[in-house]
Amino acid sequence: MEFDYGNLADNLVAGNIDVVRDLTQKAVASGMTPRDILEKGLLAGMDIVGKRFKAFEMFIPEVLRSAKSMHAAMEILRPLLIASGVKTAGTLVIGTVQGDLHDIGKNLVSMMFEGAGFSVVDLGVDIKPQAFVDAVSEHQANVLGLSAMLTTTMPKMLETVGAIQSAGIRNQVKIMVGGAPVTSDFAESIGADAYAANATSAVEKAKELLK
Ligand code: B1M
Repeated sequence: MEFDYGNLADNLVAGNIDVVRDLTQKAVASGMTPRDILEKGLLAGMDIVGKRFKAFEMFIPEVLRSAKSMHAAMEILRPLLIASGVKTAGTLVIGTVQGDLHDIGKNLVSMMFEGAGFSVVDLGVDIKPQAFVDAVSEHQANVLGLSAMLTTTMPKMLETVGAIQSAGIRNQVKIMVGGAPVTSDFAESIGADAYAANATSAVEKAKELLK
């Protein structure tokens, strides 16, 4: 039986939090894979939200309802995505940089790393450079993931790379950056080890870096 992913996406766009939660539960109960539910339903919906927000067809309160719907669905999918992991591949410290409150993409990246067997320390949003330094040291992380969704907060990635260098721990951690305005050229320009366009490629690149 094929699940109606379009209906899930539409309800996410409409911000129908309870419906999105119910549909996600139904999709899981019907045997749909967590990855398909995520990609064909939820991410497809968020893509529409992004385009409409950009075109001024949706506004912040509506976008927030869609984001809350996404979070409600993620509560269900998270343990399932994590359960598909097989072994401990390393330790990731991740967060959204200072001044930036976007966390949907960062949360997805966290989940994918957990699903791939990494131990993940998610610091949350609006994280100062020094807090990243402290967490990498405390948890002996071998990967640091920085997320930024605003052009105005991208410079905090550079500051964070600098803080890691100043703390003398640059050679013990691979630094990866991502987020809608971030590019591989930008990653290179700030001295990061890699840029990832999405959660799946982030995991693949981290594994490459740790080989
Ligand atoms: Co904001 N917002 N927002 N927003 N918002 C954007 C980013 C924007 C592009 C919308 C637009 O104008 N078209 C624009 C930024 C423009 C720019 O700087 N270039 C924008 C703006 C301007 C703002 C405010 C300033 C609006 C205002 O107040 N006037 C404000 C800023 C607040 C702040 O942070 N200080 C703001 C607020 C908000 C909400 C709170 C309403 C909400 C956030 C809710 C939340 O996150 N809890 C919100 C949302 C939802 C968006 C859009 C619509 C969607 C973002 C999203 O969640 N996408 C977004 C438009 C868009 O992106 N098209 C927009 C889905 C998510 C799965 O994708 O985050 O790209 P993404 O993550 C991907 C990859 O980028 C990558 O993997 C993820 C999964 O595949 N990735 C990484 C991300 N981080 C990574 C880290 C890695 C690796 C890969 O490290 C290893």
